[in-house]
Amino acid sequence: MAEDAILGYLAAAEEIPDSGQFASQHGLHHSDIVNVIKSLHGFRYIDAQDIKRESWVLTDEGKKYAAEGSPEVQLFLAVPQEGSISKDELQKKLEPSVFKIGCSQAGKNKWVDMGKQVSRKVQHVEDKVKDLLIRVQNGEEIGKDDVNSLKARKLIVAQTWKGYSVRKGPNYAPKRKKVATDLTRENLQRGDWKELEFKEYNFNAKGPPSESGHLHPLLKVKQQFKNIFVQMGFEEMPTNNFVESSFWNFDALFQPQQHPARDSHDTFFLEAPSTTRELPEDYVELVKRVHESGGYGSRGYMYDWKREEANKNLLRTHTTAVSTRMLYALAKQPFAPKRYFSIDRVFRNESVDRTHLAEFHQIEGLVCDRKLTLGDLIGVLDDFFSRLGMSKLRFKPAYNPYTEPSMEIFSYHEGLKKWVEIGNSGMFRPEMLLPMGFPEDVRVIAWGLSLERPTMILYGIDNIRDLFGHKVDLSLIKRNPICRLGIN
Ligand code: FB9
Repeated sequence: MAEDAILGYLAAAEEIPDSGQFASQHGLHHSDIVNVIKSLHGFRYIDAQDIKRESWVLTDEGKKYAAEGSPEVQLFLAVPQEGSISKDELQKKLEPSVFKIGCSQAGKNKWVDMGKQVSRKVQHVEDKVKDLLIRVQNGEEIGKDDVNSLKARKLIVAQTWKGYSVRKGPNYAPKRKKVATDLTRENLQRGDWKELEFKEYNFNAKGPPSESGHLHPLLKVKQQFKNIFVQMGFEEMPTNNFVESSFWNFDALFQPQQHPARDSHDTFFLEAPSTTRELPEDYVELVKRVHESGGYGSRGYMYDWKREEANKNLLRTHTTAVSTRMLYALAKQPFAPKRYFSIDRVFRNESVDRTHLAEFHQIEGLVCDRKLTLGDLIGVLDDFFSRLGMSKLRFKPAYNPYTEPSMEIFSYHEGLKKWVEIGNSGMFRPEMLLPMGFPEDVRVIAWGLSLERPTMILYGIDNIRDLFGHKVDLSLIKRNPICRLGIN
């Protein structure tokens, strides 16, 4: 239809100067013409040039006055030819907006005398505004000043009309030749491949988006942390057990049984299996003793340590429970320095808020060697966090049941323009290490942080539910860039 009209018209004519006029002359919708022009231009049947035309169209108010007359004329006609009418009377006869604008315009045109009583000052008026609006509606030109006054009264607005001028293209033909997009067996058998015109290959065409799996942002950041640990000579600890016994999660860490973190307000205890099956009895005895009466220079906590408390199964509250198991295993061997790290889920029965869920991923690093000092801890923290782009660190004394001294770690975050708490650290207590069997001079320095906090900051996510859990919008997973740690 539109295609034949255009190709047919160009058979005789040099060009179609204006697709808009062409459409109305052929009783076609300009939008159909435009679609065909774009397609024919694509196949170079024609050569189309953009043409723009500024035109004026009536606003809804403009259309109203073009139909019902301008407010000032409506007001004038509502005033009796002779005598006067009270303003209130007049107001009742007209719509509020018509009365308001009518008063100011008729007043300005000195058509009426606006007092308590309103009377005509002239016999007859022309509705120039209405005439002008109708002419604009019919696409006729009107004078600049008239345009400005109608524009000022928001009765007309500018509209850009976009069309095309069209000429024959290099592949012009009065009828579009069916281009083959594929060479088929039939073409070969029929031999009509000789006549057929084949569509150009568009080597820039993008293939269908390949649907593939996408790594969750947390796993991308986790991998970056793992790379840093391995580069620093750390070995990953096996964290594939969310369920842990209170013994390894708390007691072996010299955390007393009445410590608040050990009650169900903070910790998820298991109903079934509620208790652990086996613990290394001789070591348990040593842990019991150090809790009850100390030793190794410590006076212990001097309370009755209960085996059944240590037997309780729970969801681990920190991956430090894994460090405890690994250090106990390490102490069984002839001593050799070791660097260990873990990154995995931990569970805390805490009140849930914007940055806290009942589970998060803890990142932990530890260095076990002889005569390590707090300086060594600060040194390894400097090294570790500088690789994350966090160079300016500050340390604040803190308390953990299993480390003494302990320090909270802070870094100045250029992007957030503030000091951010980026983790916790400390030197494991001798009451933890010596019952394991480590030599006197062996020290273990360790630190921990979360995976969620750096990931939220890197990806600019302020609510943890948008990052983790059933509310995560999968497209975030699909289209999230790789955010390089350490690159602001
Ligand atoms: O991750 C934390 N903050 C953080 C870390 C990195 C980061 O990077 C940004 C790109 C720049 C930003 C922020 N924190 C630890 C600090 C706070 O968020 C804190 O409010 C919340 N903490 C969690 C525990 O919440 C109850 C983060 C989590 C945490 C805290 C302590 C440890 C582990 C995780 C630990 C430990 C430890 C100590 C001594 C020995 C062994 C382990």
